[in-house]
Amino acid sequence: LQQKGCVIWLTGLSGSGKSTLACALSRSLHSKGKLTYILDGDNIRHGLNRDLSFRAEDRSENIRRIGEVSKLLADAGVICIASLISPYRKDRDACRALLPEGDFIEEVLHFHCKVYNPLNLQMLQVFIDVPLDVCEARDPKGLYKLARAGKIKGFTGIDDPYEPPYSCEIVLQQKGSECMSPSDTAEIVISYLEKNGYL
Ligand code: GGZ
Repeated sequence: LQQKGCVIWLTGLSGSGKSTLACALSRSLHSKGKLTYILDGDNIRHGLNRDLSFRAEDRSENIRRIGEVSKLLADAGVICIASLISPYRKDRDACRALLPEGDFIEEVLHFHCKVYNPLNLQMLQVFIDVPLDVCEARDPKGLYKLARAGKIKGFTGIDDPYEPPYSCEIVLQQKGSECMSPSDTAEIVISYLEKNGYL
């Protein structure tokens, strides 16, 4: 097997576009003959992680398990796209520490690309920073509305925190109402992967 496995970790608020970007990335990688697998928090909570709630300890456990599965997939040569809110910095850092340096890629959701001067060129973090009010206006599943009405407790961004990463290589940042297409956003990530020897 020639393909080198890695993990692309998408983190961001509910409604920020993680799942859409994960699909676009996966499609683009498939078209290049790459084997990928998407681990989506929302889906995995119906199976492997169905015993977990949204309390802080359970979110940590959700992220830990998905981190461990990502590692197994990456070891098997798969490009694993993990897409989950993963709101707490310490949990994302713990996942990062599971993987050999240079194999972990973190995405945080924003629009418009800003490339940071990477401290470690082998590691990619993409920050897709969609402001809460934009996510809330999208509200694809009506969950923000329920959270505002007090019908969902501990909703990320409303009454539970989202801690953005302190450092990342790429920021995809929303500017006003402009918004990049998922395939354009995916291409930014793919070109970084190509430039840094992941593909
Ligand atoms: C945040 C919640 C909550 C609470 C249900 N807080 O946008 P979605 O709907 O489809 O995806 C969200 C999903 C979050 O699961 P994760 O496994 O990604 O979360 S974490 O990383 O924090 O463990 C959202 C829905 O579940 N959802 N209740 N209270 N999101």
